[in-house]
This record gives sequence, structure tokens and C-alpha cells, in this order.
Amino acid sequence: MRIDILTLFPNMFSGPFDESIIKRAIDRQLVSIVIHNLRDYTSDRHRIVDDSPYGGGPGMVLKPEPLFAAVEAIRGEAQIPVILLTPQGRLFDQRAAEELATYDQMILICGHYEGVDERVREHLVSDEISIGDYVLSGGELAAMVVVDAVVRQLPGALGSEASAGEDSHASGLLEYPQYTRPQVFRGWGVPEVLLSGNHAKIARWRREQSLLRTLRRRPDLLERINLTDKEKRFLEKEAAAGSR
Ligand code: 6GU
Repeated sequence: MRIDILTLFPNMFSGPFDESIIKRAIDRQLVSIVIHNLRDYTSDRHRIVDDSPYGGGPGMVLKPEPLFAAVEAIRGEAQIPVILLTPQGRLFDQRAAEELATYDQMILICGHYEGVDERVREHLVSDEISIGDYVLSGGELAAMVVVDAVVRQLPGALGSEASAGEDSHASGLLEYPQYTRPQVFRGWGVPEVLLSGNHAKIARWRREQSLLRTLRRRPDLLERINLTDKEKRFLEKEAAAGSR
């Protein structure tokens, strides 16, 4: 996969992509990430990327020319998804991450809250994504969030020991509680079942814990997944017990 990122602040990307899973994915050549400074795609002497809005009002608007020039330089004749990071976009979730992980290439444009010229939206961008209902100063942090969630989906990105399929949200449920050594820490033990060596029983307990945790913390997620009849009865019993 190749990801091109258009930004006014290329230095913001140096830390997060140099560590951990993304770095490993780059080293293994599962992904290449190319950061472009939008200013490099201006053609005026002052390298101007924004201007005040027609009609007046506060803030600055990203000009269309550098964005079109950059996207066209990157994609040539190819059809590549162009994604604008903006609080006005569709909400990013695990399903969106899985969808983007199927692309061979994508271009991410880091918007700014004041906005980008609407002609960029209408004639250049194929998708708009927001990472949540709050305002960030720019799309850069959002782009890093999207890249992290997408890259960890790529086969081989996680070590052999882990798989993205077991993450919270991958199943549509929150993850079950995890424990490691010591068996007793400050007097607090570990659930007996995890020490039993009975793998079927452990799997059952973990599934129940995932269901319970999701019921208590994110009941909205339960509406969107397929449960067995047995699991539905378990949750109904627990929901009734919880409301007593
Ligand atoms: Cl993608 N951009 C900005 N500026 N703010 C956001 C966002 C994106 N997603 C949530 N808030």
C-alpha cells in the first residue's frame, strides 16, 4: 500500500510514523508513506496556500490550486481515492478502517477547520472523513489516526503473536479483560478460569466478558452485530439483573 499525505505541517508526522507498528510495517515494505508539503505545489513567489474567504468572515481558506496540483502530480492518470480529513466528513470507525485497508493507494488531504475551497470537495475529493465529534486544529492528527488504524490491518503488520481480528471493535464488541504475571498483585488475584488450562472454558468466559463489557459501556454497539440466541438470552438476563 502507498499513502500520500498532503499537509501544511509535514514535521508533525515525524514522530508517530517512526515508532512501533507503523515503523515495522514500513520496514517490512507493507506500506510506504510519503509526506508532501503543500507549499511545494504553489507556483507564486510567496508560496501562498490560503486566502481569506469570499463573502467575508474570519479565518483563512485553503486555495484550490496547490491541492489540485499536488493530487495531479501524485496520481498522474491513475484513479486513486482522495480523502479529505475534515470534521464534516463521515465518522471513521473500524469498518471504515477495514475498507481503506483494501486500497492499494490513497491520498490524504489534511484540511483546516476554517476550511478548504469548496471546489476541492466537489471536483477533487472522493471521500471525506472525520475521526469524531470534536474540533481539531487541523487534519494532521486525524490523518495519523486513520493511517494507524489502516496499517495495523495489513497482513503482516502485527507480529506473528497478535492479530488485528482480536482487537476491541474488530468483532463489533469490546475486548475482554486481560491479565499477566504476577498471579497475585497487592492482594488482587486473577480470575480462576484463566489459570484452569481449559481452553474451551476460557474462550467461553472471554466471550461473556466481551458481551458484558459492551452491554455496560457501549450498548449502542450491540445493535449492530449478530449474536447467537444463547448470547442474546445471556445479555437479556444480565441487563435485567443490572437494572434491578
Ligand atoms: Cl478529520 N479534522 C479536524 N480539523 N477536526 C476533526 C477531525 C478532522 N475529525 C474530528 N475533528
